[in-house]
Amino acid sequence: MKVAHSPLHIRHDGGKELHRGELVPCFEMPVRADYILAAMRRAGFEVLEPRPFPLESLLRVHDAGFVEFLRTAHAEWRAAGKEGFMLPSGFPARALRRDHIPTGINGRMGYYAFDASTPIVEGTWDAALAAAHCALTAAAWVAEGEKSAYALCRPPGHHAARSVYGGYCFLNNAALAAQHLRDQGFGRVAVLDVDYHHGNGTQDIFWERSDVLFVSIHATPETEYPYFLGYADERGEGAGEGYTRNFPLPRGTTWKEYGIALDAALDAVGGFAPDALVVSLGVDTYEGDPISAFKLSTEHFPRMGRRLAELKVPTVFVQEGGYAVEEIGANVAGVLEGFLGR
Ligand code: SP5
Ligand code: ZN
Repeated sequence: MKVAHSPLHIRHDGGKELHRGELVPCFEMPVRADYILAAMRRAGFEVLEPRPFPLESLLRVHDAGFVEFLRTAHAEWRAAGKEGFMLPSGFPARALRRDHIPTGINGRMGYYAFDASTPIVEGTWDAALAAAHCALTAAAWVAEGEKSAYALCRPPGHHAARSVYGGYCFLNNAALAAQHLRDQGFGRVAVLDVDYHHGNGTQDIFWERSDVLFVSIHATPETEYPYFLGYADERGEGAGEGYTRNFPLPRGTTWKEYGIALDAALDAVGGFAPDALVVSLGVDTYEGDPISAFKLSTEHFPRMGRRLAELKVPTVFVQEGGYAVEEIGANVAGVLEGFLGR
């Protein structure tokens, strides 16, 4: 399997996140990609740098003002005399205006963000853009005839909506891959999100569309991040009604219950008869994950991969979460090797 990876990911580093009332180093750290990369090389996969894409490719799924904010945010922050990483401290929640974008950098940051755990550093844009190019490149390979490909994206993407960032995500890599497949002639594209957290951004982007199915298995937002989306009664709207499906599961879920939800999710994907599949591949469902509470062990990831292969659809894997860094490589490689039937 071909792997798209950019060394530019390392430029997204040095930020802190608000965690239990304290600023702590981000769980989403560069070494994650190093461990995955080493596992990809051990598996004998061919690792290639992403192709360049025009900035307009991003606007197929993101708002232009949002992209411009991400591109220029840290430079503006420094121009305002500030230094270090950026975190927002105020958001347009209920009772506040959402129809006006403040001109000041703090207000604008709060307008475009939805949490205080997603720092922007000087190199964030370079890394996020490179990750988006990895996803687009993997999608291009599949569009050109590869049966599967893997985008080793860092930072991840599935929490990033059309015009909102958060959850360590800035640009929605999986949505970009799905849209690229649509634009290359794949009529129906399914996104299956197996990250521990609900892919609120991907759901938002495809909410009113029937050409892209969004199916997600994740920890219940009743107790787990991102709290305000990912419930079972969310099914899409307008033309998209019925084309969003959520399978929330409680903390403590083991492979036994997970497997049942996976079967139901795969039924939903199979029933859609997609021409291509994008898998938002988070391995924070692993029992050793420091911020998550499912109980999958390393041996379960190849089983997940084997079941995904049963769909027999060209598949783009896009890296999302997974914070047990020493095991992340084995867990990701497990899914991909299981998929290949090794
Ligand atoms: C891509 C992805 O996996 N993003 C996840 C972002 C989660 N950010 C905040 C998590 C808050 C978790 N609190 C956990 C307490 C753990 N002991
Ligand atoms: Zn996650």
